[in-house]
Amino acid sequence: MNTRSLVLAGALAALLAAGARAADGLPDTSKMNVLLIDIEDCNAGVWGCYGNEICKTPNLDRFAAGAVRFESAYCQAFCCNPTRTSFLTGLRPPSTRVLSNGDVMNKHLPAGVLTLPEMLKSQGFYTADIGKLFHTVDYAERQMATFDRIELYDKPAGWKGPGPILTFPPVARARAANPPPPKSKGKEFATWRRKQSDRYGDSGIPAEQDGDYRKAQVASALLKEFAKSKKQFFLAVAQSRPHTPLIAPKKYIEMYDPAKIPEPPAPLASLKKFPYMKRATGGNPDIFTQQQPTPQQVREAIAAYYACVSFVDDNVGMILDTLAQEGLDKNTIVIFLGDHGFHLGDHQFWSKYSMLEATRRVVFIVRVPGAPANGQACREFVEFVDIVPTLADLLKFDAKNALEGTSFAPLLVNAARPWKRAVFMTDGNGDNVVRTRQYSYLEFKSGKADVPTALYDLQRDPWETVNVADDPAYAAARKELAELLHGGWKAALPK
Ligand SMILES: [Ca+2]
Repeated sequence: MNTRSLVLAGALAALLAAGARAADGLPDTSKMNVLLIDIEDCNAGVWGCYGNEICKTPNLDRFAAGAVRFESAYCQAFCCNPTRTSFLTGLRPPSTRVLSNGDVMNKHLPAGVLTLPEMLKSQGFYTADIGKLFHTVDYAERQMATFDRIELYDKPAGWKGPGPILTFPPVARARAANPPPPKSKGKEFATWRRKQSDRYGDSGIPAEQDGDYRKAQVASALLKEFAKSKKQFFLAVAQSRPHTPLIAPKKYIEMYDPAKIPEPPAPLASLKKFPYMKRATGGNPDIFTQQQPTPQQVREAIAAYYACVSFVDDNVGMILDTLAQEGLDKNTIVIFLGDHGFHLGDHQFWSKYSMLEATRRVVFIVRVPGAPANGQACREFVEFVDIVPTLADLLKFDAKNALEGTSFAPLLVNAARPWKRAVFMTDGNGDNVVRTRQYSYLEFKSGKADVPTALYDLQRDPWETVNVADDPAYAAARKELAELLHGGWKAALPK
């Protein structure tokens, strides 16, 4: 083929590709950048744009107004490492074999499985990470080594990237409330860690000295650099909040009056044949680790959680403002997500690690420049395992992994289009849940639950308090849901 033929063939291919995209209703997204903002342990219901009337989140609300806000988005696992590994590979936890926070990713992932930054790096993207993306560096050394730039996070062994784009003076610890860790790693360390996790309220340091604020500052600096270099980039930026300890700069704590915080729903007395009764009545792994809180502590902790969320909201606002100021918002896909949910005292839980709605439902907002559905709330089911297939679809790359999710690009064109019938989550030890519009159905095989099966009628009982699994009136529903659960995710795909 001569040069002219090559050019013609290229032009024809480009026309065909453009035609395919035009038919899909999306502009050509194949050359866009990706900004992934990932936050920790976030109850989806705390954002203004998700209906919370107390917590102030103007920046994310504004972003959501020009993006697709997924109202029914679900994660595939209930804690950091398995959910992150799942959404970074496009595989479900039984396939990643990363089932708990202790499973070392590099040892568990089947041979040949790539993570999102590795996939994008092989496509020529400039890859950068600020703060946590993989659960820890140790768990994902190979995956971390693919970054061109790592900021405010431990580097993997042998990583030879550039030094920090910004340098910060050291932060003075507010010593009385925040003692340094003991040198020994034994019981003393465990006690220190528990006390750290139990803290809530004023962090004792101003926003400017806080790690989450600094991550946003570094993101802004990198975005300015990307605007000049014009390289196609993938940038992941983390916020450690609202993970415990629920501490925030004083000005955010002062935004909320604990006296005005309503009591959490699903009190203990309302629970019938509940699978997690022991967990509800005992301590929690994340906060109130030693005993259940008093009613006053409940209100104070929720107020502190809101303060953390408002702090995150301001930091995210800083990043999104820089993106717009640099003109990068026109060609950057922005994904905002919380890695899994969190119970704020409902069911007397103060943690993740359940398969209930507060843990499995996640905040998830996606802005693809030019997408017709921007500005809409999508009520159709999407799963985090869909993120990699969607990006592969939008950016036109072969993810190579045998993906176990589905591109939701059609929902970015028409958010009301009928989509998945159900969503799935697993703890990987044989405990599974399927959620449909009307029901959630949970099966426990690991022996951690007080009752092995639970069925909730979400239309009558949205907070999952009354287990109707053994109610004869629900026998047909139970059979149908069990079949759906055992049939697996492929049985629930859009038609
Ligand atoms: Ca987390």
